[in-house]
Amino acid sequence: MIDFRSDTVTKPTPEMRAAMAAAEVGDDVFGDDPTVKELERRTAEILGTEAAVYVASGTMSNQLAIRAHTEPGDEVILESMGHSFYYESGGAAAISGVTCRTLTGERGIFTADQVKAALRPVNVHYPRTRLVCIENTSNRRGGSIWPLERIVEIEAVAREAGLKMHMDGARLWNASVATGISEREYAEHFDTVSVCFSKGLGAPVGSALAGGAEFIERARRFRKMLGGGMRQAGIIAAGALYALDHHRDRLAEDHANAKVLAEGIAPLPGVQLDPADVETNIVLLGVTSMPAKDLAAKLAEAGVGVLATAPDKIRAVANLMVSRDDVTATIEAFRTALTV
Ligand code: TLP
Repeated sequence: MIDFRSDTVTKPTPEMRAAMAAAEVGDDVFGDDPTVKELERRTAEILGTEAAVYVASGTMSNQLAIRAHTEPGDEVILESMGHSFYYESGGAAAISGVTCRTLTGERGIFTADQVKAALRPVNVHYPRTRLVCIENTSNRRGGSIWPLERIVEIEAVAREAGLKMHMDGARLWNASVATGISEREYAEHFDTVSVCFSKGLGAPVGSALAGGAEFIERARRFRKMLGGGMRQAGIIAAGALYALDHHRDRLAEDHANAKVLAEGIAPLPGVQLDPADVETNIVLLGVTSMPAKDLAAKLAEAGVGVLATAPDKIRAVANLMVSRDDVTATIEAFRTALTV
């Protein structure tokens, strides 16, 4: 199958597997795993933070951030399609006991005025607004990149109101490669940043939560509480370290493939898509001529995997496992599915 369902489907390359096989390991709960420690050090260095903690998944990373930034009864401001609100199994409510105040932004990017309007006055009736979460790039909004100026404007409102800032940077690597703005330049406007190694970077497992040293120690405690102390995790951390060194720059290939795919399918009948909206590796298209799940099923029969993410929407994510030839074949599969 040509697998565009997600960039999470990537499998470790032979070189990555070799690095994993050779990894030095120890018991990470005792702080003894040198490979995990090195991954945490490198991640903090890239993001310009004091510390980072390696965790099982992007979901765990975001949920630890929310848990460690808030108290039960607090309120978190998020985008209405943001992963931590939309796709994390209600974790914010279940694990942290917080309410979510959602804002709807243009392609996932809300404004400082929207944040200002959502702030709760200090009054016993209201939850305490505590945290703003920004997802860069925005997954369900089609891989859109947050402009740095917008982040700065929101930071100003948040600081004035005493709020914390968290970035779900599962695909921050993609934003940085696409814009030339370093991960660190984005990260400096946030208290915490979550990054994933198991998406575009192609490592098999894991994410990291980065931030101040004291905060990360607090998050480590919640990680343990949730069963996320992983012992000889150096085996998987080695895959993530390999990915940091070898797979960041190549994300530009995924972005180019996504663009070519979008340009190929945008003119087809029943497709709503402006290729200019494709800024990174995600192609999100509207489907008007049949239910999206039927189109996904037809494509699956032709050996192409995509996801129907709404009744009228298809998502295709360029990734390490798909080549330019696969993109060409996929455009043909779309043409056949939509016209024959
Ligand atoms: N996204 C997955 C699915 O959960 C939808 C995907 O296929 O794109 N933040 C963002 C922005 C994400 O897109 C994801 C995963 C996560 C966090 C969670 O990461 P994991 O899957 O490691 O828990």
